[in-house]
Amino acid sequence: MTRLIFLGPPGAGKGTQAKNLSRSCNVPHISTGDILRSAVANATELGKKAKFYMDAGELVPDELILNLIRERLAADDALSGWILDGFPRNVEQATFLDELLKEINQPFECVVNLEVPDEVIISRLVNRGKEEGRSDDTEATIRHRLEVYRERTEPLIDFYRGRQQLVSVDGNQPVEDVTESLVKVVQV
Ligand code: B4P
Repeated sequence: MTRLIFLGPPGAGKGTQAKNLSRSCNVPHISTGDILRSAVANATELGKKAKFYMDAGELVPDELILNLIRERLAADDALSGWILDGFPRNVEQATFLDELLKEINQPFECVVNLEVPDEVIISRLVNRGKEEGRSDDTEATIRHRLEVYRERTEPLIDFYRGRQQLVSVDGNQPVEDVTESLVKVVQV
């Protein structure tokens, strides 16, 4: 049973690695960023509300995210495992997840923290902005996303480390090498 959480700054490669691992472990890759972007593209009520925050590089308010996670983890394909990417993003979301997983009896194995220096992140995301045109991949917004990460998400590293649930992996290597390092530490 694979249940993993990916943590790391924006552009650390959470989505890239979570996708690879989800394929090899045959469990769904649950990315709150992808769910939100699809809601924005389809102009759903959630998408209309989330777009403003995403374009500004802010976290989308918890009340829009928590129900979405509750419903997604209750879906049939998530009962035998999952890889969470981009959630939790703050201590409130992590506490909610603890309570939810207790309620549905789904303990997770570990939290993978991808470490990448800021200058590498900025260059990766500026490139992605040019290639894919993601509206939050402009240099000013990326710098703001990094500030939000330091303030809201980084405290989760100590939160999980204190519970011996954290493993850190050097994300500043070619994609295949990061996957190889990951597979060794999480033993999936
Ligand atoms: P996310 O979609 O989670 O976006 P991310 O942090 O930018 O991406 P990630 O780390 O997954 O990077 P990726 O693999 O794509 O969030 C976007 C927004 O959604 C947030 O700012 C927020 O507004 C909102 N949101 C999402 N979840 C939320 C939540 N729980 N609560 C509130 N708001 C939420 O990689 C980035 C680039 O690097 C790619 O171009 C990739 O090809 C490249 N790359 C990856 N690994 C590489 C490697 N090893 N070497 C070279 N390049 C690499």
